[in-house]
Amino acid sequence: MKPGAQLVVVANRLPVKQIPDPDNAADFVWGVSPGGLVAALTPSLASYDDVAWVGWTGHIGVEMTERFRHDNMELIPVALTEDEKELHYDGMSNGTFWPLYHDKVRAPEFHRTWWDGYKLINRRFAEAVADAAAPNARVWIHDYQLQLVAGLLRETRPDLRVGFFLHIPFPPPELFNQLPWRTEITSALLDNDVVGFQTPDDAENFSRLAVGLGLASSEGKWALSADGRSIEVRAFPIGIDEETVAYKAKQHGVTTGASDLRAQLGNPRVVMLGVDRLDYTKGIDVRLRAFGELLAEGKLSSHDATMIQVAEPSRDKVNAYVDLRERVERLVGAINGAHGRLGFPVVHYLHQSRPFEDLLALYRAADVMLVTPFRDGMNLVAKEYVASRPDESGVLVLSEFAGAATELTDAVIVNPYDLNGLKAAIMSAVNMDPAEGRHRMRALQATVRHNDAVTWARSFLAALDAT
Ligand code: GDG
Repeated sequence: MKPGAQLVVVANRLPVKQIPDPDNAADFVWGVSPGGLVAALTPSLASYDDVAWVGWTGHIGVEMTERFRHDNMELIPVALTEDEKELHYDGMSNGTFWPLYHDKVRAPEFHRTWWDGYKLINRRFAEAVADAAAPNARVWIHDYQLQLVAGLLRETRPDLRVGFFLHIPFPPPELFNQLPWRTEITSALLDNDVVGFQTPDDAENFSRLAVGLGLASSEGKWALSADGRSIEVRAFPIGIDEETVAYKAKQHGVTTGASDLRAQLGNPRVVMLGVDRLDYTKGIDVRLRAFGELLAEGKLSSHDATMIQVAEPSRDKVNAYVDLRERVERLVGAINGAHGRLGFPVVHYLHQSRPFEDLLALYRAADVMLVTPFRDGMNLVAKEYVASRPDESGVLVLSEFAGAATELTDAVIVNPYDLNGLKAAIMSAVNMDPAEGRHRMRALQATVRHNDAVTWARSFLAALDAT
């Protein structure tokens, strides 16, 4: 038997993905996988030895199946066919769980074929984990694509300590209970030793659900009991690698990048910024509408305000994302058509994935950062913006429905469903007294520094060790 790893991390994606080699179309190179999970988890694992990471390569084509080493970790690819990806990832994960867990901002679809595909792929991941883990190892399962893995591992590898962390919100039982497979999902989550969420509200929603379905009983505020076992259920708010972000944001290339950018924009008085995966949960459309109305009402003018929106391509095979893209691009076109000047569009829209250094230059160039999701597990962009403001300037406008709002209480907090409220919040950010802005930014920076990615990973794994 192979010795196996002491810590096995399992997530839908590996931290790196295959991308076509620009010099040789028949070959591939490794790039960083997109999204917040990889951004937070990769730096937080750097100090652990003997880690294996089980995940999909994110690519169908030049499929990699052999395990390999990367950044001091053993990476174990799980292969998916196109059909399997459609059922498990595009279907059940992003067509059912994603909208259901984000307050049904789009209607979730329930299809038995998707559910069968989901079970099949969760079993495949569980088998890869069982094969990779040393006796009594720790296993850390991530996110909504893999909610059944703990249940499967309890059957085959009862020696393992298993924890699950959900990166997205967990809905109230009143919504979750619509899921035809609610009992299977809840029972499998209860097979973990620790179930972690982004906020205390998410943890309470899960506990209320498990007790309500009669699958567990309460053992105090943050613990449940099921089948004679105790399960810790509580919040572990995720953080960023604050030190690295703050350090990189101060480098010469980033600083000059930011001032060049402002000059290219014609040195407007106010630069506003949004950075998101192009996702209907993120409220990109609502912030564009707010900006457009403020221009139309003359409260902002194209001579002194510019908005930049980076919308990283995401899930472009799913219909709701295709619709959102069209809607956002129509809005951008309408606002530029009405308010832009020759050579000076008022909204700069990039439907592209940019290198992280470019994002840092944008964060440094932006006076106002707009983070307006209708619902978000945490939102790391809000934390990255705060960490990349060495002179303590800049104002963060943050939706009350992002997990980050639980911690970042010194931001300008908004309800993204209230368009007038959002417009007022944008104006208060634009006109904020610099002393108040610095005071708020200092408080935000202290919070982001205090609870960084390493602290998050350590506290989760310490909870797992203590079970
Ligand atoms: C999920 C949850 C939770 C964005 N555009 C580019 C780019 N990004 C990076 C950002 C940031 C990450 O992607 C996005 O993280 P978020 O947290 O904002 O959002 P999700 O991807 O939805 O993440 C979320 C998170 O998991 C962690 O638990 O906070 O609630 O939904 O790091 O910088 N990176 C690069 N180019 C881009 O164009 N390089």
